[in-house]
Amino acid sequence: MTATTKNELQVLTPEQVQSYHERGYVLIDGAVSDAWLRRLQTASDEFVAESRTLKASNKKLDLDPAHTADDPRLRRLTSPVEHHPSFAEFTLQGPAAQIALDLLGSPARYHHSKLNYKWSGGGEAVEWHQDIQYWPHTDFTPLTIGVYLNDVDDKMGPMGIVPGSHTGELYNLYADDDSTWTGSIRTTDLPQINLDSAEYLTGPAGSITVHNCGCVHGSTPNNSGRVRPLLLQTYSAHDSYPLLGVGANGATGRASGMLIGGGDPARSLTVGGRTMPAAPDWSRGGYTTIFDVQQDPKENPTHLRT
Ligand SMILES: O=C(O)CCC(=O)C(=O)O
Repeated sequence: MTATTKNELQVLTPEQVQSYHERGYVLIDGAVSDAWLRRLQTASDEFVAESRTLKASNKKLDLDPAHTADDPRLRRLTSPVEHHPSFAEFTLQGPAAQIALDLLGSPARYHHSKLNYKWSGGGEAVEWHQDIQYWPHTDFTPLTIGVYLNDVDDKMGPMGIVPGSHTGELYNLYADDDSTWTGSIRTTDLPQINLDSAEYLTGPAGSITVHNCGCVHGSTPNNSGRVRPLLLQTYSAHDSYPLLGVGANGATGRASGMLIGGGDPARSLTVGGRTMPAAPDWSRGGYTTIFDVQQDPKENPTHLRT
């Protein structure tokens, strides 16, 4: 069986790793170098420029209803990794990948990315929610790494996270009458959660946030005069798999499932408390048929022959 190894390029301190595991999140002030920050900001600016040519949202760019060419208001760039080499490098090899490897061991598995803009002058709140219900996996290792591309203060709708909530209850994100998916924790459940303990993660541009998929988190509207771009990328342990057919799994882009860092892909898969050596990943090709695989005498000299 494959085992994860330590990330050779350790970026986080042992205290930061411990804080992530105990509290479910960690904030690393100004962690990204100036050179990387400029590359990410420049890439982001290209999409703001592109949005000026659009009148309506498309699969890539989600626009606020008040968006115009003269006064662009982006809500989200979907899958930045798929759309710009700087984002791809940052997420799959660069500083974000290194932090994921520190927390998950090597290799780790990339799941998806997004760039939430939260525009100035009222950019939307994100209601209290947990991520794992949106894209369930076979375990609770998935985590999301965020990078603030601008300085973020309390007025700009920073990420708010309830410490320790990552190991607590998993809440229902359907409406009170169970009819529709609202993606937010029911108001009737909120009194059970110690929202007063939420920590709001502010920091200078280049600060990094990490939160586990079980954390209760959300953010207030951005009522400041400054936009709050937050680049988010999600990873899991190498032997954690998204449950296809549930939530956003399967709608996460071509790079989803890619292993980062070094090492062999996992064979071991645990589902329902039972572990098996599962077949290789054939999602990118290589699968033939059971006949082909079983009839190769080199691979299987003992199979039944008449
Ligand atoms: O952009 C934010 O403030 C939070 C984003 C978030 O929680 C999410 O996209 O799941």
